[in-house]
Amino acid sequence: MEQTMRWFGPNDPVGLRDIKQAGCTGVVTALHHIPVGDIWTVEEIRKRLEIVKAAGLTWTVIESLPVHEDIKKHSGNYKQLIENYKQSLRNVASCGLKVVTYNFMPLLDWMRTNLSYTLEDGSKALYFEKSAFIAFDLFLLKRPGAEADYTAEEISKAEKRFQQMDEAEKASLFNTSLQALPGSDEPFTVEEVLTALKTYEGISREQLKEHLYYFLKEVAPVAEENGLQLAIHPDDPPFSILGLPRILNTEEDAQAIIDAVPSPANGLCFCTGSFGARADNDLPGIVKRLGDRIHFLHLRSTQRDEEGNFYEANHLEGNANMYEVVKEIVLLSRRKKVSIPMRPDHGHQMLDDLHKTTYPGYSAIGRLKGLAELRGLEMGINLSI
Ligand code: DNO
Repeated sequence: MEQTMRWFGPNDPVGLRDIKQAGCTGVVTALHHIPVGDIWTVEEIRKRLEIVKAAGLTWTVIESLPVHEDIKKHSGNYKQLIENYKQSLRNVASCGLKVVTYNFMPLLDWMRTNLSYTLEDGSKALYFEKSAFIAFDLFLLKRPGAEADYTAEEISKAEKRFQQMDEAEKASLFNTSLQALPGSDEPFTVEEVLTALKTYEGISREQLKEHLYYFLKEVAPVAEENGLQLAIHPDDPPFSILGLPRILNTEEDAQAIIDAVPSPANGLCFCTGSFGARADNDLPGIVKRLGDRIHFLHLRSTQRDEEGNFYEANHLEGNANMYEVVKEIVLLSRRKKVSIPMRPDHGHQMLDDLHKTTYPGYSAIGRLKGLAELRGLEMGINLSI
């Protein structure tokens, strides 16, 4: 695996030197300052490349070249926006970049209810608590019609959970749930979210899938011609939230995306944390079966419980069988004779980082720990099979 870490750009409190010292050869970054839908110009791409190069690193993966909401909804100027996307692809390819990550999650990217859930050892993890999330939806966001999405039992648990919360917890749940997308500091307001949610009314899961396939049929040939690999990130958490359709939750969904557009450029970002939040996803099996289309790896584990809650566990613990996953990746890399880019996804906030402000999930030390463990695991497997 090619070892990388995510870098949010010049404003990221975790610097390129930190990433280099962690043992990475590459970084995963994006031009977060370019508004979604605008073309990434060669000039802007080069500027970023130079900064990365000057630190002795490679810009290995773009995460993300974001897809405009109009492309997901087939609204507004979506055809022009797809043309812009194609032009950005040509531009990044002309600068030598190879892998482009994106997602097709409506409006919201990843979602958690607590960004500093304290674990037994005092470190902090990202947590998704189902009842708290339902309480947010019903009593804080007050999304019209939300009750219809939950069972009576779920609603009553959420009510009880909400009653237990003090004002500080409610405020924190509110802010966390409306966290902006990674790489941005601007949280959404309730009005913005409710208005935006309304724009997805009437778009079914099937329709959203069709919109993704349409997009891929347009952009995958451009990616292929230009030697790029596209890597779609699964939904996190891997189920529908706030009444929005979500279409990449399971292996079956991933297979359908691959089948819909059979270009080798049409691939996956295999995120073990996202897929692994569902017990019915067989992580090593996905590598075995869909490996040819895995262009990028996000490795992390989650600890689920029966209620549907999960927190982000240590990289080698929790429910993901990381040994089996990495073993399959080693076999795949040998078969394909490639080193697939990998980043330790997220990490606990721990040690000195407990006093620092970083992007949630992206403090340095926890990720360094995850990376070091994964690197050792890979080496051990490589030398023993
Ligand atoms: C979360 C990330 C995702 C990912 C996007 C890719 O930490 O894994 O936000 O970057 O979904 O487009």
